[in-house]
Amino acid sequence: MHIQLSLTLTDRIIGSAPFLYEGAFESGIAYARRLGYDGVELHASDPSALHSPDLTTALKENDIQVTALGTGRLYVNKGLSLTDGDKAVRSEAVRKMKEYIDTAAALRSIVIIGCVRGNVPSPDKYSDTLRLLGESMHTLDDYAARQGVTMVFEPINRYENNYLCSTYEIADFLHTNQLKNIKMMMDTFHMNIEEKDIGQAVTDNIGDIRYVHFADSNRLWPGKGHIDFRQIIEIFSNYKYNGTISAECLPLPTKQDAAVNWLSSVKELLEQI
Ligand code: LER
Ligand code: MN
Repeated sequence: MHIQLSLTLTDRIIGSAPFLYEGAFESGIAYARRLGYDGVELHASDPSALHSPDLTTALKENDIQVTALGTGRLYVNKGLSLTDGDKAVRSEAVRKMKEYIDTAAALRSIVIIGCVRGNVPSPDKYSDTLRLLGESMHTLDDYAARQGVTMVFEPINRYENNYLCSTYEIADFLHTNQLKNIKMMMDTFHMNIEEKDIGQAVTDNIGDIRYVHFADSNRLWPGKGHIDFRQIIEIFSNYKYNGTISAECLPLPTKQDAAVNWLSSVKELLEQI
């Protein structure tokens, strides 16, 4: 099993976002290397923030991979969603997502689709929302295929997004829409809320999973809550999951404490396999 361990970096933390570094990406890349991470997951307010030559230099000098680009800031900062009832807003969301895909192609990274899916505005709009999401996703799937980029769709718990919250629902959506370049990711914090049995959900969906966020049941680093990470890692090992596990947990008691403890805790779990 070859696993990359990645640190989440953002240019600006908004609210109680689960990121472990805030500031210039170049310094964050050097910081991730100093702590012993293999990669970084970048959450930028705009994809243009990821085009600087300094960023490329920092990645090379520190031998760090960009494992994924987060896109949630499109929704959180700019109110853009792939299912907005207004076609102009939807098209703008798709256009910005294509910019993330272009950037990911240059950086050889994955693109995450999370809360940019938007929400179902009222129960009677559920099937309309799914239809709009399918249309936007087909456009992005074709575009990502042409750019050779993999995208991953994240199941997010019901208190943050009001539809497609579990791994099974995401798998069903991806298969029903026959999306080829859009796979699934898992986030253990969300799974602890949405899945009946986390281990079974990992086993049942492992064929679609291409990216992973690890945080414990209370969204602190693994070991601080009650999720059985050893069981999850055993499943990864049995199915030879060769991908990234990313440190997306609350920056508590400090960002640095969480980043250091997340890494030592996950390395210890991996060494036991
Ligand atoms: C949202 O809760 C989440 O898990 C993310 O990956 C957001 O960036
Ligand atoms: Mn996540």
